[in-house]
Amino acid sequence: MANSNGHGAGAAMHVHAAPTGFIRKYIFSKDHKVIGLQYFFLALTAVWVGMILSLFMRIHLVWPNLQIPFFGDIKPEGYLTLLTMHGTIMVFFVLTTAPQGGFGNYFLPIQIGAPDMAFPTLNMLSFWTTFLAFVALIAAFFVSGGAPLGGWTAYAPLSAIPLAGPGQGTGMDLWITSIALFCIASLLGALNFITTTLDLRARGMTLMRMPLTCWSWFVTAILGLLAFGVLLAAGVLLLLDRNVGTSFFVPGGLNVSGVVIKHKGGSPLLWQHLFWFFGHPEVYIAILPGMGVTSQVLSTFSRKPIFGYKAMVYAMMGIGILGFVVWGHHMFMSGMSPYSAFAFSFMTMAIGVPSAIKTFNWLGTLWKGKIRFMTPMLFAIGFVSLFVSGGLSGPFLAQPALDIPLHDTFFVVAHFHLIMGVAAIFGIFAATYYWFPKMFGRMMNETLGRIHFFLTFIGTYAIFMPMHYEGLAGRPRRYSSLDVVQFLHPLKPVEFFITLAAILTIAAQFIFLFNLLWSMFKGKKASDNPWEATTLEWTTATPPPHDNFAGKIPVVNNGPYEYGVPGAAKDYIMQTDPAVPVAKH
Ligand code: HEM
Ligand SMILES: [Cu+2]
Repeated sequence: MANSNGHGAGAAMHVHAAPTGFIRKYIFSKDHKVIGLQYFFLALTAVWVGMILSLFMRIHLVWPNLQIPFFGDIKPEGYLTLLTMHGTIMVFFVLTTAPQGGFGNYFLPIQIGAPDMAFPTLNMLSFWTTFLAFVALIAAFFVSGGAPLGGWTAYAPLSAIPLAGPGQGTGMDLWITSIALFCIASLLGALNFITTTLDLRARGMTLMRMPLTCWSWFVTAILGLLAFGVLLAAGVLLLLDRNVGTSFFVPGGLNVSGVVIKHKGGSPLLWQHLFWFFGHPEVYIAILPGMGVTSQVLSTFSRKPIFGYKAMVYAMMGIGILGFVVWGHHMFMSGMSPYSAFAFSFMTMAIGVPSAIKTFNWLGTLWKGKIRFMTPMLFAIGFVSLFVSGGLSGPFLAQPALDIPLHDTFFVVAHFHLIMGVAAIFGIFAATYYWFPKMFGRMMNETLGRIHFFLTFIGTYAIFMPMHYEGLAGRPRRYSSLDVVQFLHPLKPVEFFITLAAILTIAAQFIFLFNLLWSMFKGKKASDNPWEATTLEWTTATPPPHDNFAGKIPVVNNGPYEYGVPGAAKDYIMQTDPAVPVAKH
């Protein structure tokens, strides 16, 4: 078949004929585009669940006596349940699912000129395993004892002992099962992405001519392959501790609610190491595809080549590699040796270098561009803004001396929501507005898109910026109420402001949902290349045919971002256009 020089191609790969029955076409489809949409809609469902749970938390913090639908009167352990499920759903089923499973699946093969993923059946299996994982997680709400309350980090020994809390029985087993299934699905997905990128590129699509989106999905897949395996192993060990009596994570002699636990000899710290060895790369798994999309969109809508293409590729690799040696910055409080803490701190600060390279290159791309402020561009600029705002607090938290007072306060909640949560969500929004015409053959409404952007952008800052201040004032994380803590009472107006901002921001998401669903059926018909972009997905029909290119595998002659090439007839040169001399930039 094809080789890794980008010559040869997927042309030889006759994967499968277009199915005709409804079930094979839309449910158990092997077409990467259908699977991409399935992941997208799964993430869309998940984000609404996750968001409503966060709304309940915010409401409870300000109006503690209000009856919440389905949850009723929220007790402290109920609040912990909400935040555990909120965090888990958001991290796994939104931020890992939409950018990679959704957009990556849909656009990686098309952008590299392949008719499908390398292993279409495996791809289908990945989606349905992810779906099952989601069902298992949601089922935790409905079992006796309710959903787990150990946080999205499920620290042992709390998570290892069914007696330890109301949701720590069946609910916790379901949580672990869900995460284990998710890991399996992600590992299969990662294999597919890596193989596809290496083997199925069209003729002329050398690695250094790939759009930065493809690079980001590729690097993300490698991170996934290395990280999810570790979490899967940890999850299996935790299940054994809970159900078979092993003692990987449970120390001897623990007394839980008056009962002495029989386990002996395990180490709760082992769980922290395994979890964060996965957990830190996971934040890059969430954000890297957003970086890819942002690069793609900034270049397209500035009508300029991306500034420093190769530096962008190497920066992603640098972030990926460094991402595996910094997990200890989540464990400064664990009593680690100050020498280890110093090493983790130093490595963490080092990630600032490739991150800054990316940021400056994005700004360099915008510099003197003929900027078109369409909705995808607004969200891409919003991504850069949030990435910087959230990133700035990183070097603070990377210092043990500062992290020790700040950890487990709202300063951390502010930091990770801005950089991991909302920046990644902005990447997903940018991708949605950018690729919607290709996926659904219609345009989204631009006015609604802009209103959605401005409300969400302002709302996000209004929610998460004041949390830094609260954290510095000592407001702890995972508290269901400030009432019992006298010195935090002055923060009540801030809490009220944040909840108000959350309500308005969440309300603004209805504009997005309406625009999305309405435009699918009623939007203006899209042309094949509405943004005048250069990459391969814009050379094919809208929406693309079953094998992506209707039997004509493209041949690539140019780099991915040839905008504004001096002397060229129009301001963009598509990757399939006749070769132009590489522009000096
Ligand atoms: C509408 C926007 C959002 C709001 C209002 C919101 C609100 C909250 C609140 C109130 C908490 C509990 C904090 C505490 O008491 O300790 C929380 C925790 C958390 N949120 Fe969000 N959130 C939002 C979006 C997101 C997104 C997009 C992500 C994706 C990464 C996310 C991930 C998390 C995680 C991982 C936790 C920690 C859970 C834990 O402590 O185990 N959130 N959020
Ligand atoms: Cu980290």
